[in-house]
Amino acid sequence: MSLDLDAVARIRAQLDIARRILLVTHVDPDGDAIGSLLGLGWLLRGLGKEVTLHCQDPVPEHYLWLPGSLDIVRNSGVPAPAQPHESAQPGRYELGISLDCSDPQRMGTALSPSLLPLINIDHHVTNTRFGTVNWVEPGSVATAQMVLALADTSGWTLTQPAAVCLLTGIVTDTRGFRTSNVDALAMRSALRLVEAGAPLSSVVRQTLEQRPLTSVQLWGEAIGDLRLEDGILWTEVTRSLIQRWGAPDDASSGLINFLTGVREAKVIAVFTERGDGVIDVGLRSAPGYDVAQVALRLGGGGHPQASGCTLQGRLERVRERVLREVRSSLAGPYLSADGSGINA
Ligand SMILES: [Mn+2]
Repeated sequence: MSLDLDAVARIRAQLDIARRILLVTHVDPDGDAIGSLLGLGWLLRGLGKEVTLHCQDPVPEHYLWLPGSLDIVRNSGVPAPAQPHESAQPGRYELGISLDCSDPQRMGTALSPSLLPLINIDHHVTNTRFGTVNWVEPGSVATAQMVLALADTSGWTLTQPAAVCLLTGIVTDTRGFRTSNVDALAMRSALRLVEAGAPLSSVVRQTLEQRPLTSVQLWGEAIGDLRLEDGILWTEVTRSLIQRWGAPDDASSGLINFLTGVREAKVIAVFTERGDGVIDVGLRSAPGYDVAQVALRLGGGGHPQASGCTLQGRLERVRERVLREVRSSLAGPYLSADGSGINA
């Protein structure tokens, strides 16, 4: 990752003049969302800033042990885009920062970007650059790694609570340093965080290994229904399956990560039926195949090896539409095995 130093300098300039800052991460938060949010929160508090941390959805249970997680609010007090801007409380916040959000919709109803100067810190290649300042590093393994780079290049003190949160972001987005984008910088960043007091084995165990029995029972059924066609491995997590086992909302993300180990699969898709006719589509690919562009075409986003989208409609129709897109992407040019370039 060669740092966009210009963006970093502009972020520092914004931070110098702002005192009350709203930090926002994405809906349906993962470890990098929560880790980068909390980590930057700790760092900015250390600078004497007044910060509010916001996530529209609840913090998943296996991240609740992270320091500061109970202070994350689900209502920022700033009107959502759907509400009239006149009712805003001017001056409540002087600056907004979005973390790990590839487009403004990912922030949920946290704030309308037009209300505040907004710093957009993210590592998704599909980022739409919706901020006043956009710092987007697709070469970075995690937004948490970017937060660490911001702290280190700015000379901020890295405390133990900040280090634990940031390491959680790196560990979860790399699935324990196993994704193909893990490089020397990712390892150096992790080393830096461990030296600052972050307990690596405990982070790995609590975020990647431990899960409720109900999740594994749900997986069992979904795995029983796996289909493999044209190198595409897919299954469905239906509403009734979720209700039968009472599994947590993020059971599907653990399942799809497990399925990335299937040797015969070039692309893995898991369709999860939410309420109100909404289908979450999780996509993963073997190195050399790119699912970020597929997700982007379907209104979502992500990384070449891990992406997703949310679609309205009946499960069968959504599934056929997504599988059609994946099939046509597999028929086209593909990335080289290290993900660095396009092969014909
Ligand atoms: Mn991330």
